[in-house]
Amino acid sequence: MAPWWHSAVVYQIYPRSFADSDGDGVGDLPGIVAHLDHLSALGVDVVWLSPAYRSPMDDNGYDISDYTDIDPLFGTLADLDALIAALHARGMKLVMDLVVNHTSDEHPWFVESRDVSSPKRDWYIWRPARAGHEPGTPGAEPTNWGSFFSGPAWHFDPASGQYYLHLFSAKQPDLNWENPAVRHAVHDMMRWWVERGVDGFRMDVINLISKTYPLVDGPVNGPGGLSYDPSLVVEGPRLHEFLRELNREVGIDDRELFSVGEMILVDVEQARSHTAADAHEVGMVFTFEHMSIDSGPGGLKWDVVPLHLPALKDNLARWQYGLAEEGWNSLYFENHDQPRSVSRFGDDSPEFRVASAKTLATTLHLLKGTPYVYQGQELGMTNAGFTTIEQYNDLESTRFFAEASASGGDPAPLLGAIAFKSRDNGRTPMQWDASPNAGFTTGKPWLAVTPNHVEVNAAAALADPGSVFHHYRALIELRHELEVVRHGRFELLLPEDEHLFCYTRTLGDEVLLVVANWSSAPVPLPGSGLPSLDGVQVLLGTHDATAGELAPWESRIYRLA
Ligand code: TEU
Repeated sequence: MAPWWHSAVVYQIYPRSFADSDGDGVGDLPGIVAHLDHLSALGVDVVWLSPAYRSPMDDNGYDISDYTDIDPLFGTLADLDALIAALHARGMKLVMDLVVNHTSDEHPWFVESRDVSSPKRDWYIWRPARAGHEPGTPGAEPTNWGSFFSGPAWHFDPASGQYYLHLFSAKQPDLNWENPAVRHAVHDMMRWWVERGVDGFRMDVINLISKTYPLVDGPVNGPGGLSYDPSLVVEGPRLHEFLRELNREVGIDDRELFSVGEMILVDVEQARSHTAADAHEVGMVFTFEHMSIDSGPGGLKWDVVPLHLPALKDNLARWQYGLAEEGWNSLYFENHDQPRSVSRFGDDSPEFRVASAKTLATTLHLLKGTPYVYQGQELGMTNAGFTTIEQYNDLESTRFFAEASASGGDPAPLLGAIAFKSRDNGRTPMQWDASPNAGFTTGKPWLAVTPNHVEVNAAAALADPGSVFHHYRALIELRHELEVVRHGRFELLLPEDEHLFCYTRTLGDEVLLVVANWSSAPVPLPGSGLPSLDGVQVLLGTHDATAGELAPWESRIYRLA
């Protein structure tokens, strides 16, 4: 029997930006509870809640100072219990974000760990200065690693004269997973949440937890003589062991809990090794490969290059084929770390926003795997359109800008890259209606509401049968109804075509054909390379189909047999 989550569609909520119930300008848990009709109407099965735990909010909650409490900004534990109950009453499940590669530097474990004589010292990764260097001086860091958020990955602690490792911000010290006490504390905490009723976990950067010892310098390839070489830190030698242990101790498989591991740089073979049924590790992983398709040769996100559709198709197809027999795919174009897909891969002009948002959805939701809808994606929400650095909140964007402009970068292209790729594009408030703050808050929103909320909003979308929302609803329904959508074999057609994304899904004698025009011009359906369309039925389309040609951003799902 296939696991239940092979039939599920997940909806991701970034609580800060979803709905504010108390007018402080920040979304909260009661705000989510008040909007569950929206999720029921969409038909999703699972909610993944980005971190709502106690946090100093250096990285908006991905820096946790108490794993078993809710931050007052978002509400209380009672509010979380109410959310679980309300979701369960509607037949939906709740997946919590699990951020255990690192804690906040304000977590009591780290506060204790700062004391060299504390038993918690070894819960984090402390190292002396590089031999022959004065501790605390530039270049004295134990290794030359750069952090994912710019600057060195080591922070000097004058009190003990040593450095601690932080692969993300200095307020996110990495836990030492070699220490069994750390692992047990994580398992305990996870069991505590399961007892409370949560149905699974989305595991933040989980392929960073096993470090490769000894920690050594990497090749210098970043500003300030730093090494940005994630291959030094991902997929360490004990990763499989740690994931298996966690699965067993928490009962991920035994209790049929949902689990998805976010894995930086993971390739399809590694993904298979983590998600095959007999691995007993995680249900699926988030790959980053297709999110780097529009990055320059070094894979650096800010080095933006235009999307080349054959490259994206090749990548998605490789994952479809690679996990066809063993393992399972997650399917996503958006999350809280990514810009809006309609602005990135589609065409967010008033003329084509709706059609392109729908066609991106068709393309993604007919693949094999578990689809994720990120809040607002179902409305075709667009990038933020910020033009000055002051409009941004995200530390990744602001630090990149500060570092790149300090080393002589011209601000205009830097701001252009940030406007296209910044994580804040996905974090502007959810657009509920046409009122001044989009119905998100009665106060001052923590991040600016996108001006197009007067047209692009949930109230308008629900009322319009031709909206992006209703297309998502229909796609989700198809997955629930048709076994071929869930488990059919995938085959990519016309791999070299620069405008069309076409594939089939086959199960027994049932065949679906997806044809999608990923361009803002009409494209004739080619005479060869596609199955015959004589007398076949369109199951779901974005336009009124006119046989031989696809309108700009038109997509169709045909039932061939
Ligand atoms: O993301 C991991 C991660 O790789 C991102 O930081 C990524 O580098 C960047 O966003 C893409 O440019 C996870 C969380 O999803 C993210 O929000 C956190 O900031 C990060 O881990 C640290 O916990």
